Amino acid sequence: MKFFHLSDLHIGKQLHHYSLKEEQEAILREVVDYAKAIKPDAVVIAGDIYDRSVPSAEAVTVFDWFLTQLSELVPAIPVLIISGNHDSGERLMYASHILEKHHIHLAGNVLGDREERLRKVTLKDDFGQVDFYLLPFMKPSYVRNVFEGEPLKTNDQGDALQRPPGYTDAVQRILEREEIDYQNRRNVLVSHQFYTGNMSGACPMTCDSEIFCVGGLENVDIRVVKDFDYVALGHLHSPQSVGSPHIRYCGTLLKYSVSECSHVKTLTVVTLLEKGQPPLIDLLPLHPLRDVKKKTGKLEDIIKQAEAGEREDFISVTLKDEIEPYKPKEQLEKVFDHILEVRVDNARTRQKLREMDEELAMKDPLEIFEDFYEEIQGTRLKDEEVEMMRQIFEQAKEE
Ligand SMILES: [Mn+2]
Repeated sequence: MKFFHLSDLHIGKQLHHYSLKEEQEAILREVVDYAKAIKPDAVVIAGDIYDRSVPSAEAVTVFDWFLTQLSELVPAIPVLIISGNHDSGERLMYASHILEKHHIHLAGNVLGDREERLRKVTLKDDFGQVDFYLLPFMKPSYVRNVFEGEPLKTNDQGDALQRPPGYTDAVQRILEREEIDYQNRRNVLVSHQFYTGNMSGACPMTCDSEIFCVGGLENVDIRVVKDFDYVALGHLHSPQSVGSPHIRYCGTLLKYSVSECSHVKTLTVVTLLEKGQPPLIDLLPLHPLRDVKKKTGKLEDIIKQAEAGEREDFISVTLKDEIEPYKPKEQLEKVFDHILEVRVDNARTRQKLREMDEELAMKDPLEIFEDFYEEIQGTRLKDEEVEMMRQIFEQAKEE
């Protein structure tokens, strides 16, 4: 059983106001070409199909084209899709019953009631059957109704864990209801969550194009999924396995932020052998239209060293000139067509950053929280909320 593991297509995404339509079409065309050549048994897309929950008409057209291309391949290749945190599960489910007839299996929404189970797709190869469990992106609050009335779980000390259940607890409960035969059958989980390892320090690498909840408590412990033969993950944009080679983020097909400039983006191809054998993971090279690059140095040097082949690339520039040049962007535009940003890093800007830090250090925690709240919510705290926070901070100080 050989399948492509994709995730985080983020169709419709822009990079610093540049549309990535051409890049996305080209890279999806490369995936289709690989599918024609390799003839995988399935294509798995582990969430974040679109960049927004209400994708643009243009974005929908691109994904439509991709699915059509895949569905025209002979023999038919099943496509297994879950929603990610960027997608609207409901919208993604549009025409899902019709698409099902064309081997396109969609799981947009997590369990609506106690009876519902995960979408399961069973495929077959020479070694027998493989069950793919499609777990769309979920927050514990989405599945609260499913577990209503179930006894509270307790931790190691015997204390009842808080309601609503945390992310790990929610994933564990969802999977426990599936009655998965881990002993005899080959099982693949497709999931879009932030998985982390236990104490051994398997802390995944994150980058700037991912969006997390404030507070960062949404992680799911990999222990609840370790018995699957392969876990096809989406959410993190840098390719990596978490704790074990068979629990894996494939990463994005394209670089979606400057912080990813040194990433090597690949197409992940997973081969499942017979039960008990570790899966084989191949990373196939991809050829994006434009690279994302970071240039640091003096303006004069950056311009002088620019290569002809870089003209089309997406370039982030950090100028080190102590005497700031006049209209640097206009000069850079003579050698680069797609400049993402021009930053200045010299004694003056570093001094300014220090002053901002000091200003922050001088504020009291309540003021900082008020600013933070306004930044996130777009409105100031109400008087009674300020009072509530004041009491909380005082309590914390006493403790
Ligand atoms: Mn994503």
